[in-house]
Amino acid sequence: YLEPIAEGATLLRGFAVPAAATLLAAIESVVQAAPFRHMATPGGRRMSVAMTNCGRGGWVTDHRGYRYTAADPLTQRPWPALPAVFFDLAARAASTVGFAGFAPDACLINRYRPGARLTLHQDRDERDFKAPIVSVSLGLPAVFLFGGVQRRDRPRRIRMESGDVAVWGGPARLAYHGIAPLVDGNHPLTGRCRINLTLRKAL
Ligand code: MD5
Ligand code: FE
Repeated sequence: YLEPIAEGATLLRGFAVPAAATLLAAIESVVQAAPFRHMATPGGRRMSVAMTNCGRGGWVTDHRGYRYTAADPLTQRPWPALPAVFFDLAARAASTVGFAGFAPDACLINRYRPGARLTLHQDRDERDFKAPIVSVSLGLPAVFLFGGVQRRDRPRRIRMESGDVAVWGGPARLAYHGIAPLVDGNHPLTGRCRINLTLRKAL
């Protein structure tokens, strides 16, 4: 079930299927304390993806830029704790592909409704690029755009389905990537949306 994507990047098809219901219950409790919201880019656009966070740090964007915060700007309370089921799944996925000892301290939760997308970007707001990023797809399928290390590299399209986990490390850690506009549908676990967990060592 291991699909190599690029050097340092591996897709673990279905790795999170057994844990999916438990993950969604934990997401529900995070969202009760820290609701999904559409953040603003530094340029003033509203993101089509709704986001929240858990863990010691949470990724935020506003007119001042991108950064990690200890508190949720909406509630001014600390982000909810990282559920053990998130940490364990990410550590197991990372160690399966050779990143032993991965200890995430931040989890961004992205919710895509039909039409929502993420334009091509790099993840570079974390302190340490040596740690991988683990992403978990739940609910409706999405077309993942995997570009190269240079923005002009033409992206490959990879279908990500519920329960798929990807580990992005090594040279892929700084690759350009995005999500094509979500196609409408209905998924038994999530309804009309896709949820992605992105587990990082950010601090
Ligand atoms: C998503 N989220 O499906 C993706 C999964 C984000 C984001 O991109 O920044 O919230 S994370 C995919 C990822 C992370 C780091 C490197 C690479 C992909 N990569 O090399 O392609 O909502
Ligand atoms: Fe990203």
